[in-house]
Amino acid sequence: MLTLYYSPGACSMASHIALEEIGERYEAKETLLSKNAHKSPEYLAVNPRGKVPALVVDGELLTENTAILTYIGKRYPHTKMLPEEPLAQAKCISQMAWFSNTPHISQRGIMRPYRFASEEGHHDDVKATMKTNFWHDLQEIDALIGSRTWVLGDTYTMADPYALVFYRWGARAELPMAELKSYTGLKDRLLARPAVRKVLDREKDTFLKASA
Ligand SMILES: N[C@@H](CCC(=O)N[C@@H](CS)C(=O)NCC(=O)O)C(=O)O
Repeated sequence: MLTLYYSPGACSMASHIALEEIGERYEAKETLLSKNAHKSPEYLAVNPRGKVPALVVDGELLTENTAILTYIGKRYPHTKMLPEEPLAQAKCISQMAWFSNTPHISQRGIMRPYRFASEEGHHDDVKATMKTNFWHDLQEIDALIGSRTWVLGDTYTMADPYALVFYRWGARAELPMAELKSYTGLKDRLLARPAVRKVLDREKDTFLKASA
């Protein structure tokens, strides 16, 4: 049994879409960050780190999008969302690791500046700096996509739904996402996928639908 704990619009959207793509049964449990549900004793008993996503596989906890997406890809190879050839697979994991350790961290500084500077007087500076960094990260993703259909080339991989998370966050941060033509094209191709649309409906997304 697979159970995903997610919060609408959070980075857990990547794992949520991947689970929907494989077409197997899973349970999606909403854990609202906005209501601090991720800090509740019930959720901390599931994931002591108090973050989403968390995937529980037959009672065992798996955290980190990069690991969850790799696991889903390996367990359900029919989707071909994780390349099998070793170097191509490592490149996919490398891309996901970069998503997790670079644009995600820039965005964390915009949303949670207090995690980077304890003095409140410094928070606006952290937010502005991280917003600039985030924009550079998004431009890097746009350049990487270039004329490709998907993030890594002609094949839809686990890196694609993950990339959608940052497009959405860019729109939410009121960054000029339409200027990023390749990334916007990727976003449109993702929004055309039934699995993506289903997850956006379940997560009651407004930012991506508004930009469609
Ligand atoms: N490196 C983790 C990051 C997980 C993470 O920070 N998730 C955010 C939502 S996007 C969260 O749960 N934040 C709550 C908090 O930090 O208190 C991953 O990629 O899965």
